Amino acid sequence: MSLKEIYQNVIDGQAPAVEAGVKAALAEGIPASKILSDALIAAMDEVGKRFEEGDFFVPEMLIAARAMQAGLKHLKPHLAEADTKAAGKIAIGTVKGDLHDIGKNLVAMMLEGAGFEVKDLGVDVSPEAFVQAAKEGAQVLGMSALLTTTMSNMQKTVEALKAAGIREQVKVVIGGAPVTEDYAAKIGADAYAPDASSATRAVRQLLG
Ligand code: B1M
Repeated sequence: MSLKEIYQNVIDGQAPAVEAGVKAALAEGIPASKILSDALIAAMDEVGKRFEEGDFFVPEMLIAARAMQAGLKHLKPHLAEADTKAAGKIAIGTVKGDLHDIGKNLVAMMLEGAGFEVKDLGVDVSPEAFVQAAKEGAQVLGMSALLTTTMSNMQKTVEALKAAGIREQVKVVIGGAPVTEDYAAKIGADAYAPDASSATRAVRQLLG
């Protein structure tokens, strides 16, 4: 199955066909990173565009997301980075009020692949839950937000870390479509990463 067909099957929400296509593409020797960017992520961009234009509604977005996740699980072992393993504990989650988890899952997957111990806090994660994860030993907190309306919960989490007196004990990395480098600087995060591989690089740098 071609990347174009996988792309179309994600848009159409055909999870079994996406799984079959991803497996076939891997067997043909197409790099996992190419399947991810040219078929899966490209399809989700198109889904988002159609939603904005009023051609797709939430149910279509949801079944497309499920189809993407179905393909993603087969890419997971191949996305693991081959270079030296790094040590460190990361807790990652999608911020309070936000249920988008595909990007967060991808970042978690890449971090695990790079040898970090990753605790996935899930979606709709409150500032208090991030604080708790830091108290339990996470050296880095990763926050994801996909909605302009939920980004402010990143700032609230940084403030909650300060209020708990543990801001200096933990590094904060943020990302997600509406998030920018400027926003990260504004709220006092330690790093911003535009995608999953740069998130891994940022965490490596932060942990020295
Ligand atoms: Co929603 N949604 N959604 N959605 N959704 C967007 C985000 C939207 C841009 C669509 C649009 O209008 N074009 C829009 C947000 C507009 C805005 O705020 N500016 C939107 C909206 C409006 C909504 C609802 C409000 C719709 C409604 O109910 N009326 C609702 C909100 C629900 C909620 O969260 N409370 C909603 C719901 C949903 C679904 C549940 C149906 C589903 C999510 C399913 C799921 O995640 N399990 C969904 C989907 C699928 C999307 C789109 C189509 C795709 C998102 C995605 O998975 N992209 C999205 C449009 C789009 O983004 N093109 C859209 C693929 C993923 C790999 O990319 O998540 O960006 P991304 O992650 C990237 C980077 O951003 C980065 O790395 C990742 C990999 O490269 N990254 C990090 C992400 N997190 C990081 C963390 C890091 C570092 C990097 O460090 C820790």
